[in-house]
Amino acid sequence: MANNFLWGSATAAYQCEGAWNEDGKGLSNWDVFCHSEKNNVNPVTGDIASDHYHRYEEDIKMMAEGGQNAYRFSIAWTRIIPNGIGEINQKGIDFYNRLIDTCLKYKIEPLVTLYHYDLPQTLFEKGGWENRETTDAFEEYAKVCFREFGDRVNYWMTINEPNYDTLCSYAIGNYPPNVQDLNRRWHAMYHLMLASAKAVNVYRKMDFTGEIGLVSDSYSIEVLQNTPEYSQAKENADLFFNRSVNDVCVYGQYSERFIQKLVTDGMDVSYMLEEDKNIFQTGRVDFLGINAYDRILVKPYTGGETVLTNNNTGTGDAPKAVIKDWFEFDDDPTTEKNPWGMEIYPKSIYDLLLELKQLYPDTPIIITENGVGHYDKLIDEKIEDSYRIDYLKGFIDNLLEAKEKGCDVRGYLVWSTMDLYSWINGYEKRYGLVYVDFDNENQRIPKDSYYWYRDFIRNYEE
Ligand code: BGP
Repeated sequence: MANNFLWGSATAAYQCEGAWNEDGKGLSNWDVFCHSEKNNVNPVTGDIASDHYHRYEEDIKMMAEGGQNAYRFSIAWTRIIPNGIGEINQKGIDFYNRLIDTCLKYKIEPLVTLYHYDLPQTLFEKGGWENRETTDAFEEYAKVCFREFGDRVNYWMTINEPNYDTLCSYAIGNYPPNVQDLNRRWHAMYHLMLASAKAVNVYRKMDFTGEIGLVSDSYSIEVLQNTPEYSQAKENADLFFNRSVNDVCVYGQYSERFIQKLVTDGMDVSYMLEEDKNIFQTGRVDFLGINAYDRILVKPYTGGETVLTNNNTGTGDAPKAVIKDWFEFDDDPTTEKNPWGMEIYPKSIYDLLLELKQLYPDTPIIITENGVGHYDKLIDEKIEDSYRIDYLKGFIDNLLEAKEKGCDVRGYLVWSTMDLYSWINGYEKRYGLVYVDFDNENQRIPKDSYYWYRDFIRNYEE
């Protein structure tokens, strides 16, 4: 990896590109879901989103002017292979060539995610990630991307957030296919991990000099009481959220403890095949991308069935989780939260990085997302988002402290480059360094946080 620290920001295809049916793009599960009646919490779509498909040059130029040297974006599988498998769409390839070349023109390092939640609808209809064949389709798709873009992309990420994606899709049930069944959840998640390992193996065979990793939403898991029961809940939550992903892609295997826990729960694990062990072993990552937003506070499980809820409206309660025989979410009423119930707790990134260093000392980390959603207000052509500056500053300070303590962190990317579609939450939950005036031709207006980040990067010395 290069020595220069990566300071930049991140987006994902469905959330910002728009152009949902342009230039031969196929339908993804999110296109179909957002157009369906199931999309009833904030019934908006990503049809236009931030119109990044047409305005990418303006966005990348603003990043460069904002001192950023890295841009993480994802490729829409359906632009490259509209039906998931088979025919390749040259216009899709042309778009990502333009995007990558524009990054290079502005001296921005492209970090490319292959899969960020949007699955070709054709594969979704055949069982999506519960169907093992999807892992083979992903491998083929990855191969096309490596072949077409691998000469210019030094950082690849296979899958975004196997944990959070499947938690929402198969446990909370707010993302398509809107299921609430942990057994199906673990099944789909296993295939995401397998798909990732297959792509890593393909990449290595193709002999590129770049690095390949996976993006894991990881958390500092904490408890408010010091008892054996609380410690057990903490260990369970760590297995559930973090180690179910990170052990697999860093050590190249599932921990016995984790598999044992699934078996004790009566989960069917017959899809874990003997022949996969080698794929996981040789498919270990070069680096771990970490999406770090908050900590998770847990307490011992007391009773009842598994229930998970999320706050997608910005008006209701904080997210809740009771995972039968594992743990329950706890709450610290003294900490600040954003309107969607996310705790503002910057030290969590310090604690997390130290934990990761201890578990995976040889694996470099890139913080692939960190940021905060708010109802930003455009007043006199300005957005005074001091709350976002405070949040980012808090996390960056803690990150740098962890780096001082020897954590091998190579980069930090703000979520998000500009305002974009927030899954189920719609467009009013804004994360961008740049405001997008969705009601006024998607005009771009840098927020105060954009200028703060620019000045911070300017003054940073490694
Ligand atoms: C991460 C996702 C991003 C982004 C972010 C903010 O989990 O990788 O795609 O959306 O979270 O979350 P949300 O939009 O749900 O507030």
